[in-house]
Amino acid sequence: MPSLDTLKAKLVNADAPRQPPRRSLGMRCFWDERQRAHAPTAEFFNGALHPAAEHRGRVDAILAAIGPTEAPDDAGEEPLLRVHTPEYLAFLKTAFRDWRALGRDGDAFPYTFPIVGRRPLRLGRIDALLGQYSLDTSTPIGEESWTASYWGAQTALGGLGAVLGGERVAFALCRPPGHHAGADYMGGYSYLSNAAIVAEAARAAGKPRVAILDIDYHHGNGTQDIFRRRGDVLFVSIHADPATDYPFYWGHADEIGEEEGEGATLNLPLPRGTKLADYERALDHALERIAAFGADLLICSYGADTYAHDPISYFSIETGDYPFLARRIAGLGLPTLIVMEGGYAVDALGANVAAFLSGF
Ligand code: SP5
Ligand code: ZN
Repeated sequence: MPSLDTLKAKLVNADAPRQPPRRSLGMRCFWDERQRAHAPTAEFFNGALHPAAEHRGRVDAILAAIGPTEAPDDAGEEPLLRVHTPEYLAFLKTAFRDWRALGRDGDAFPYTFPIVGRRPLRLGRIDALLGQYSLDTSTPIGEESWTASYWGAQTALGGLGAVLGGERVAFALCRPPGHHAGADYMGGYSYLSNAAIVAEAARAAGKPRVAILDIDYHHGNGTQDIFRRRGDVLFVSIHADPATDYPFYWGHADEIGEEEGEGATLNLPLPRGTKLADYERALDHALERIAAFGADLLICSYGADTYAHDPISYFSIETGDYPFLARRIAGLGLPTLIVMEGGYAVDALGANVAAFLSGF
């Protein structure tokens, strides 16, 4: 691992910028075209294949609404390896090739999961690996999934570089999303844990206490899992009650962190149908905890799937509510990186993201 200064220099891009930073909606916004290439066709849930909710039309809608973006520099794989295992990254890179080598069509999907235990069998069969490294059947691997995920993580790191360089807030248009991916598994349309990667990079660059506020409709199980034993990274999440909603096995109120990390995880599950007033109460609770933690930096995992008309989610937040929620988060006064997670109502997605960013 390179020294702290090398990493910070890489992220902040100390060399004179090639062009003055572009600002959209008052902040620097990061995106890389290579993220577009990920193109899953289908996902399997409720007993059927459905058209993939996480498709490239989402980013087209967001880009059209926010205006110009900056492409990130390439910080390499090292920041990814601070979070993910080398074996998992190797799997992501080769899975599609191994799948096609067996003559399979379409995207690579798992169908068997090692639920009884994960003893290290060192299996090579692609079907065994897909099950070992997957949480669900909604996260297929296509030809460009690794490349798009890699550049999604670089986009997050580009946004972090802007914040470490003195910006009060920056937006990373990450796609695919990241908050369901763990150290060695994918799931929930997520392959690399963008929020965890930037949290670790921020720690390595000299920000000792990092808070993550996850406000996607779904619980950020991957981010929580990565930091559950850590006391230096606070994870706070407001999400649909996992008793009724994906990812079911994580996000319950009694999950508070473990060992050194006990008390550094806060889960605030809310029922389907939640409207602004109750959401706002949960947000105030979340913000109080973040303020008490004494964070040096805030990473906000933002999902626009809390929107009332999201096709796979069931809260009742309206477009006009987002600036209001964003202003409360900005009120913490912390340097903040916003990382894109979910949001599937494509017709309203651009407006929802722009509304949220405008609140900062
Ligand atoms: C990043 C993110 O938002 N991931 C979400 C993954 C959710 N995948 C599970 C899909 C199950 C949807 N069930 C809703 C039924 C629609 N009628
Ligand atoms: Zn979500």
